Amino acid sequence: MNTELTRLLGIDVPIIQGGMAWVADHHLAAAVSEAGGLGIIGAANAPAEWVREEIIALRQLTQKPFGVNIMLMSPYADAIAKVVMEENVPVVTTGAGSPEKYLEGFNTSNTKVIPVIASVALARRMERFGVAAIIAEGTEAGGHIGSITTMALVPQVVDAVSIPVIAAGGIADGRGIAAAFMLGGCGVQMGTRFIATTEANVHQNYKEKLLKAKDVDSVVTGRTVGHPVRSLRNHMTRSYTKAEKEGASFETLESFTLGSLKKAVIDGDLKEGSLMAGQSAGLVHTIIPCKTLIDGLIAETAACLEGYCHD
Ligand code: TUI
Repeated sequence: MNTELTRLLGIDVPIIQGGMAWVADHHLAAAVSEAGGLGIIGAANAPAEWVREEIIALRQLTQKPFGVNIMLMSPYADAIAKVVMEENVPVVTTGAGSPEKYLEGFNTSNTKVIPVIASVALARRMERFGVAAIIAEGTEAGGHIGSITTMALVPQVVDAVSIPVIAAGGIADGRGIAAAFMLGGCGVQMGTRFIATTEANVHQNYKEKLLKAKDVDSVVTGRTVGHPVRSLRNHMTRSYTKAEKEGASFETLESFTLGSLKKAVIDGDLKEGSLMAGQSAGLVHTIIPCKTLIDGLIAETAACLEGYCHD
């Protein structure tokens, strides 16, 4: 298996856990890192001091490498970047924007920066700014997304840059990981699959809804206001779509998704909650520990690559 990413990050398997808002806490991240992948604490819209406490709590559970995801539209992004530097976090992933203004600081704290991008143009720009690697995330992903599919985006990004490219969006099993390698990726980032793990502090209702979801059960809201977000179809997405058609303001629309993510993850509110998930939801059938998941993913990937080489 490709060792570019495992060598770069000092991890055992080329799997990065997505920095999912409200879901990716120190508990999940430590379990993923202990299992040999790269666990990520998702800062999302949380205050910087919450992020510091999560970093400290994670370090009590594992000595292994881990990362923090900074959601760049957060009002606390500057303060979170400062905490990440002060705590010498080994890896930062970023989403929903460009991390360029923090890159000098992260260099000083020896933090490897891996931005999530959804276009070739931003991938090129990030390479020029000297980031360690990039995550090319297709529109199949959950949460805030771009418009190009993983299948089309990853090889175009691979052709455009010479830094390592990690594939994301629509990947939830070993077949997807093997495919990511075939597209020229050196590893994957997976979000949705990690929601259905025993260590994810996600309400049981949300986990069970994910297990029941089929291929067509995710929808994208917010395209008209330039904030496309993918989640499982429910009362909230129907209300959102209706309001969107009626020309509701950006702020009103945002409150439907972001304000309601906590309702889904913490309260298990399947009606009003925002059940962010990717198109791979239909591939998720079990709630298992991260170690079992990751061991299984690697075995499946190896079997796929073996079959590809010898058939
Ligand atoms: O960031 C994500 N997924 C997310 S963030 C989130 S919470 C949220 N908060 C406020 C508004 C919307 C969502 C839930 N899910 N994935 C990484 C990602 N980044 N996907 C796409 C992008 C992206 C999009 C545009 C990255 C850069 C970008 O660049 C625009 C620019 O500045 O050029």
